[in-house]
Amino acid sequence: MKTKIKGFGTLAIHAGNLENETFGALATPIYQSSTFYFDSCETGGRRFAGEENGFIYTRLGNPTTSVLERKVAALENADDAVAFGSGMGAITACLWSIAALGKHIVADEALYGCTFAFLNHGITRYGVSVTFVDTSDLQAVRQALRPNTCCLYIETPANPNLKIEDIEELSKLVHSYNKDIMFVVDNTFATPCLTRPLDLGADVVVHSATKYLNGHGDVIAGFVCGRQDFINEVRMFGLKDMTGAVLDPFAAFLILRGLKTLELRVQRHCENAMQIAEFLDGHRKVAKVYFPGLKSHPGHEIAAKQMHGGFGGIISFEVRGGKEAGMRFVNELKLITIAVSLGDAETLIEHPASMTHSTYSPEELNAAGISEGLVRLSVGLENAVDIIDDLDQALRRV
Ligand code: LCS
Repeated sequence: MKTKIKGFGTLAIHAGNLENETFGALATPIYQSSTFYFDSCETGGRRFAGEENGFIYTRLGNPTTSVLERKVAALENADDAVAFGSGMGAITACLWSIAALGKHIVADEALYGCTFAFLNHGITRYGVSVTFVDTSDLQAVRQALRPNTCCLYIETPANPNLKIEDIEELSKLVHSYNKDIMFVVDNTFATPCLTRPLDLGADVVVHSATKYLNGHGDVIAGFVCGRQDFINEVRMFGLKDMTGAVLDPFAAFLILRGLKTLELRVQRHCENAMQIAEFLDGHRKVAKVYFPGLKSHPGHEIAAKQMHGGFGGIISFEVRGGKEAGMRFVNELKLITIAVSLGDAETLIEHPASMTHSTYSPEELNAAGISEGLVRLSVGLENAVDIIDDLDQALRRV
């Protein structure tokens, strides 16, 4: 790169791009090739031995995907990043790379349902123990740490109840207990546009890039970002040997395309969400709104400190009358689409207890502060006034 560039929007467009691309293509080409030929047997051997740079096989690396990995690493201020074929591929490869027989993980109670499932009844089958605590309570985290604890795992804002945890304080706490504990933050909801966990003391960032990073609802993908030695381990063990959850080069191309507008999109998601949260908060048919931008949110002050430029685009809320009223309201929506996933241009709504978080038992939902009647709104890029009109007409019908 010729000039030193720092702005987030500039990095999202320029960081990591190929220099001296063969034909001078402006957009990164799609290297849709599973394998790469060697000019001799010896060259192949040297590449496998790590003695020579160059591509081997797309599960181990691909030119299109490498551009994307460098770009996402730059956005997260990480040494390096590995791309995956899904967020769950990234999360499981990350945790397989950290944990081992006899080790212990501390995780927050409120997590995306499949992450919870992996920690609750997946990795525990293989001799790893997991303690779920409310990680916004530092005392509870301190009490959960053990000599064999290898990882602290959180999402902030958390899916689906937008709970906020203090990344800086948690980092100080776990690293003063044991500097080798890997503090992993799922940054899917905040995106590096709003929060950079590694700058606040986390060791690893994971993403479902299916959401805001791609932003167009047409790709399933994930990332692990962190220090070089750990990323090498995630690539050569977590990805290559344990999950094989490689990202397809065409999907990498789509995410590169999406990232060009990440900053613009996130700004709009945040502005829309703030207006909509205020509308819902003042509506007599709404019992409770969970949005970190509202002063009434218990994590508001921490969110204001660690999220820069907005509070994200996800709002959860409870309609007066509980689950039945909530379901009736959702079914009355016209513009807003009933679908899981989030971070897309379209405003999406879902019911966590029966959909994204149906991996939790009723008792586990209760312990995690996810009520039966909670609905989760992923605020899209439409005009806020139209989203509000739709919410209003549906609320009037309840
Ligand atoms: N982390 C978070 C915070 C997520 O919300 C999700 C997916 C994942 C990881 C897993 O990523 P994936 O493998 O799907 O790319 N969350 C979803 C949700 O809330 N609705 O549908 C999927």
